[in-house]
Formats: sequence, structure tokens, C-alpha cells
Amino acid sequence: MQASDNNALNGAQTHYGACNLCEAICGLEFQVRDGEILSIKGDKNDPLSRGHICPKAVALKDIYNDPDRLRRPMRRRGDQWEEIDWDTAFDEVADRLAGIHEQYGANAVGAYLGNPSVHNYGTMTHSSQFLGPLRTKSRFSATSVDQLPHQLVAMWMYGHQLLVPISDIDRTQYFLVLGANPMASNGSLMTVPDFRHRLKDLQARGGKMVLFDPRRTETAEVADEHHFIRPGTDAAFLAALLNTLFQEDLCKPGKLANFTDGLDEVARAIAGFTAERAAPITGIEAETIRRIAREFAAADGAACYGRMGVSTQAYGSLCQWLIQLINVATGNLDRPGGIMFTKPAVDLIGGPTSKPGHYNVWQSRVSQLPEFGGELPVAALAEEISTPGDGQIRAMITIAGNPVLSTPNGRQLEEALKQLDFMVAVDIYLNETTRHADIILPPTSGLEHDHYDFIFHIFAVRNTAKYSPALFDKPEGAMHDWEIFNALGKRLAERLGNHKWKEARAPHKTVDLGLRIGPYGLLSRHWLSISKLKKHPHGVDLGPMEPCLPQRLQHKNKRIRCAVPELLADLQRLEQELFAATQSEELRLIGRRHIRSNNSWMHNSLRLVKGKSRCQLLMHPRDMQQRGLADGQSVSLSSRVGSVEAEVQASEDMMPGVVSLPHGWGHNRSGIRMSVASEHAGVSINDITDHRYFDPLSGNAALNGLPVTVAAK
Ligand SMILES: Nc1nc2c(c(=O)[nH]1)N[C@H]1C(S)=C(S)[C@@H](COP(=O)(O)OP(=O)(O)OC[C@H]3O[C@@H](n4cnc5c(=O)[nH]c(N)nc54)[C@H](O)[C@@H]3O)O[C@H]1N2
Ligand SMILES: Nc1nc2c(c(=O)[nH]1)N[C@H]1C(S)=C(S)[C@@H](COP(=O)(O)OP(=O)(O)OC[C@H]3O[C@@H](n4cnc5c(=O)[nH]c(N)nc54)[C@H](O)[C@@H]3O)O[C@H]1N2
Ligand code: SF4
Ligand SMILES: [Mo]
Repeated sequence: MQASDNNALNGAQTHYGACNLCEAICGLEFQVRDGEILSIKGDKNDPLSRGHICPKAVALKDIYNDPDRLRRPMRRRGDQWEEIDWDTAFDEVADRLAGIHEQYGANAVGAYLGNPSVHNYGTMTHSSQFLGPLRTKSRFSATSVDQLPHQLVAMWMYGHQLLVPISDIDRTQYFLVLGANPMASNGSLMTVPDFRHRLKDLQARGGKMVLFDPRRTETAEVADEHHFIRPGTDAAFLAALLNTLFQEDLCKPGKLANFTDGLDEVARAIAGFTAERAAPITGIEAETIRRIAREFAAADGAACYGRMGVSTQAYGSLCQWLIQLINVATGNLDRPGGIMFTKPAVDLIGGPTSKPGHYNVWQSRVSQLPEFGGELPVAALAEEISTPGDGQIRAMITIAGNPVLSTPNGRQLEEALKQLDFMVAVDIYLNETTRHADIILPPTSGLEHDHYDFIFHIFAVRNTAKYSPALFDKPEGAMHDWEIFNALGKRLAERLGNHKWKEARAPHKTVDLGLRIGPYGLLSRHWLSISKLKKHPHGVDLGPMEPCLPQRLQHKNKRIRCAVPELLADLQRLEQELFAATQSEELRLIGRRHIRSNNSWMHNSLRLVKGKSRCQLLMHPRDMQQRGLADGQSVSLSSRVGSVEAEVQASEDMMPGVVSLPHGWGHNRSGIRMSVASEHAGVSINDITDHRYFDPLSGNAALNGLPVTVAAK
């Protein structure tokens, strides 16, 4: 074990690191004695998180100690599981995958990468060791149930899928937010640990936060203004806001005008989307839309930001584009207090390994959905497995993912997984997805490997860098994710006759190189490297975001591209579908996150799930009354694809006409090995989300705004 400090009094050692559970990457201070964690606290000296943590940090200990967590490879025989040794497991996986590859072709082997794969740097650096030799186009990930629209718009407008501007919350005077709940989520595509205090500081300097959300959320409680908005209608609101800026001559792009193309064309294209027309659709008065446009334009630094609620909906790409345009048109891109680009210490954007992204170069086999950056939308995964024909997926690889609970129409996917010839899961639990695998390969847990977050530093509200050494040594007979990928890749390459394959060195070596050649490396005064970071266990502060345009733009002409033809065309869909639709009385379903939960996989920590169930359906009392429902009653919640049973809870915090159920629950499936989670099962919202309800431009699932019905059970 490595430790930075000895506490002479009780023999405990102090160790510093970062939490890798969510995007906030909070600094942690561990007290450890004889291999036991005595305490986990926030690291006050971390330059980004400044001592902040949430209740999940302490659950890192529960995951580490969890007797249900898998520690040896497992092989399924019918409904039974047996432990096997690593070599046997690797050989069997490589034999089966290579066999299917040879018989049915590369695309017959599919892969899905889940969310923790971006929170674990060994997966980022090494999964291609394993997946590369397969050369399959049947690749999927959690991106298409999440932030795909952000990446698509960033690529189109700024030239790189990761060039996503970040709200400068520490300096802004006007923070306009749609569909995000950072008080519960701790921020997303905005790494913002300690959101509460950052917002308090914003308000103390006379700034204001305005929030649009169909639920009066925990964040609404601390915002200055909260407005209900009808789910899925944000694009109409945003178009009207932007149109008001043009109409009332409030656009002042300032220096951006020198390198921005197409704003005029956009102005013409959205001229018909007035505040008056948006009002009855969104539920927001025209005067409110106009007032907010004026306030936004007048503020000395304003930032418009939208997250899950506006990306996982039917107009996700349009929403993200309009948000960028509002910032650009008012000159708030690339200025302190607006939205800005970070300068991360390991630079995946400007560096030699840069992958700007590509779109619609090929399409999914069955429904012709567009690829993005080499991945297909996961809404199409089940049909790619179950539809016969050339290229049908016959084997699946899942890595750090639980798509049965996390992707639309999870029941359908579950049925499809049963039809596979072979499945391997790299995962620490036997859960709703991995139970369908033939072999599960469990890597070390988060506290047993080192970490450098080269993803979330890209999206952080302040430039910092931090290296976290492993808290505990790797136990005897355990393997890190990256070692598993090396071992599998080697065997696969041998079997597939790929002679160019080379074993990749440990992830810290790749990061060390990235740091040295990065913007704070050998050519700067910082000299950052892994060894330098080891000397600064709290992390290194690299300062606030700084203006960097037009140099940082990744289009060859160093210009911002506003008039993206695909998005301009999508405005027609907005007009034809949303504006032409007659107002229906249908209920709309939205999700909900809770500070003590993390997607689907942390419900085996008793300290996080104990107490009253959190998997209730929230509904406005008016809607309940109309249906004769009583508080606490069991109801069936149904959509086009299915039904679940849930307990309804009356809530004045819901917009009338909207109901909310959290995701990540539904641990009542047989055959899983998560004893605590099974006793706090809840139901899965994704048993009823619809794989045909998505943003057609990006293929991103529309998990919010789904039409549903609710009736007494
Ligand atoms: N309806 C609805 N659905 C949603 C959402 C929503 O808001 N509403 N949110 C969506 C979003 S934003 C996301 S990101 C996705 C998440 O979707 P997924 O990534 O598919 O699901 P997770 O619940 O994060 O599952 C993570 C898996 O990784 C495993 N794991 C944890 N740590 C490690 C590790 O270090 N290594 C390995 N190999 N495995 C590990 C866990 O055991 C678990 O099986 O869900 C999406 N689904
Ligand atoms: N505690 C906790 N933290 C997490 C996670 C977790 O599961 N639990 N997951 C992590 C992950 S993977 C992610 S991607 C981030 C997500 O981070 P956020 O996006 O901040 O989190 P959400 O709670 O999904 O916020 C989405 C909000 O959009 C609202 N909404 C729904 N539909 C609409 C709509 O049509 N329009 C508008 N304007 N709003 C709408 C919802 O009511 C909700 O409040 O959180 C991360 N952090
Ligand atoms: S907010 Fe909580 S879960 Fe997220 S990084 Fe910080 S301590 Fe970890
Ligand atoms: Mo996510």
C-alpha cells in the first residue's frame, strides 16, 4: 500500500486520491490501518473540489469490501456458475470469439461499453487492445443514452467531439440551465464539485441562476428562478429565445464575429419560431422568454447550459445546437463568465492521438441509424442481435455496462441476449446484464488501481491535474481491467492472425507521456509528469479557464460553423412534429437522479439504499385525482412497449401532466448476485422506455418525455 502520511497516534496512514464514481472527481482523504479503511473524507486541499464530497464517496469502502463483488473469473453452466482460472477463461473467450468471427464475419461480434469505462483510465487506454483486433462495426456504448448530442454538435460547430465548452460558473453573472440537476448529479459535462457553494458565490456577487425543469428539483430549490417546461419542448423555447435575441437586436458576438460563419443564415431559418408560438407548446409565457433573452444579453458574462433533460429527448441535437448558438450570438463563448474551453494537462483534442469524430459514415444494419465516432446507437442493439441476416450479432462483449437496466426497452434487450451464441462480460458484479454472459471477467475495484482522470479534467470548471495512486495493492490472483484487455487481445490477435498486435504498456506510462508532451509539460514552467504529480498528492492547480479562440478550434479554417445543414434541416422536423401536433392530454414520463444512487450499480451498498424506497412514481395531485389514485397506491405505468408496477407518490413539485421515475432499479430479476440490491429492487424505468423513441439526427435515445399512461393496479 502507498501512503502519504503516518498518523503516529493510532498507527493509521493518510492517503489522498480522487473519487471516480461520478464526473465531479472529488479529492478524497482516506485513513487506513492494517488494510482497513477507517474513514473517507473530502480533501480540503484539492484545488478543484475544495473538501466537497457526497454520501457515495464512503460507499467506495462498501464496494471494496462487498462479499458479492466478483474476484475470480466465472463460467456459467446453465443456471450455475463456477470459478475458473484466468488462463482457462482467456483461452475460452478468445476461442469462442475468434470462432464466431471466422464463421460469421467481424460484425457478428458486438461490444457495449458502459459508463464506468470512462471513469477508469485503464479501460480508456486498453480496451482497444482487446476490441481492436476484432475490427467490428457493431460497437455501442452508454454515449447514445447520454451525451451524444453534445459531441455531435461540438464536432460540427467547433471541429472536435470533445471540444465542448464549459460554463464558467465561478465567474458568470447569469446561469441559464435546462434539464440538469447538479445538486443531485454533481454536474455532468461540467465537472463541478461543490456546486452548492459555487452557486452561493455566484449569488453573493449579484449573479442569478434560472432553471427550466419539469420537476421542482433539488437544484430548483437553490436557483433564483425555476420554471416548469413541458418535457421535450425545450427546442421550441431555445429557438424562440435565440429568435428574440435576433429580433430585438440583442446579438453582440464581439470578437467571435471575426471567426464565426453562418449566424445570419441561422437567424433567417429560425425567424418563424417566435416566443408567442413557443408559449403554448412549452408552457412558458412569451413575455418570460423575451425577458430572459434580454437579461441574458445584458449580463456581464452569461452561460447557457443544458444536460440530460435536453440531450436524452427527441430533439436532443437541436437543443444542444441552439444552446451553443445562444452563447455564441451574445458573445459569451470564450469569455470569462461565459462558456469556455478548458486546457487539460493531458490533451486529447490538440494532441497526436486526437480523434475529432465522424458521423453517418455507415449505418446500422436493420434500422439504418447513423454511426458516430465508430459507434452505433444502443437503441438499435437488440434488433441487431435478434434480426437474422448477414452481419447479425451472435456474440456480445460488455465492459463496465449494464444495458439491461440502462438502455431503452431493456426487456427486449434481455430477450435478445438470451439468443446469443456467446457473451463475455468484464464486470465486478453478477447483475441483470452479466448474468446472461457465459464468462465474467472481474477486474480489480477502484481502490485497488491507480487513476488519472484524463476525461473529466477536459470538462472541469477549473484546470487542475491529479494522480491517484492505488489505495491498496492488487490482491493475489487479481487483474486490472487493462491487464485483462492485454491478455485477451494477445490471444485474439494470435487466433485471428493479426501479427501487428503489440502489448500496451501500463496506463500510467501513457498518461506520463501525455502529461510531458501536454500544455503543462516539458515545454512549460510546470513540468508535469506522473512523478511530479506524485509529489502533489492533493493535485495541482492550473488556474481558471482562459480565452483560447480561434486557435483552439479544430476546423482547419479555424472558424466556428453555425449553419450546420443537418441541424437547419432538423428545424423542419421541429416545425412539422412539435408545432403541428395538437395538444394532447397524454402524460409524459421523465427520469430522476438521487444523490445516494449512481446509475444501476451502487444499490448493493446498504448505507446508500437503506430507509424508504426511492423508486416511486412522482405525480401531481391534480393528475392523481383525475385518475382516482391515492397516495402510496400501487399503479401500472405503461408505454407502447410495456408496463411496470410502481408506488405512486403525490408531489406538488411535479409539473401537471408529467410523472417521474428514477432509472437504474429493477433488481428483481432472478439469477443476480447482489444481495442488498435484490432486497431493495425497485422497478426499471427502461422496461418501458421505447427503443423507437429517439432523436433521429443523432440516434440518441429519448429517455425523457415518453408518452405514458398511469392507471390503478
Ligand atoms: N431511463 C433512463 N435511462 C438511463 C439514464 C436516465 O437518466 N434515464 N441515464 C443514462 C446514462 S447518463 C448513463 S451514463 C447510462 C449508464 O449505463 P451503463 O453504463 O450501462 O450502466 P451502469 O449502471 O453505469 O453500469 C455500470 C456497470 O459497470 C460495472 N462496473 C463498475 N465499476 C467497474 C469497473 O471499474 N470496471 C468494470 N469492468 N466494471 C465496472 C458495474 O458493476 C455495472 O455492471 O444509463 C443511462 N440510462
Ligand atoms: N447521484 C448521482 N449522480 C450522478 C449520476 C447518478 O446516477 N446519481 N449519474 C451520473 C451520470 S452518468 C450523468 S450523465 C449525470 C447527469 O447529470 P444531470 O443531467 O445533471 O442529471 P439529471 O438528474 O439526469 O438531470 C436531468 C434533469 O432534466 C430534467 N428533465 C427531464 N426531461 C426534461 C425536459 O424535457 N426538459 C428539461 N428542461 N428538463 C428535463 C429532469 O427532471 C432532471 O432534473 O449525473 C451523474 N451523476
Ligand atoms: S460527488 Fe460524490 S460520487 Fe461524485 S466524485 Fe464527488 S464524492 Fe464521488
Ligand atoms: Mo451518464
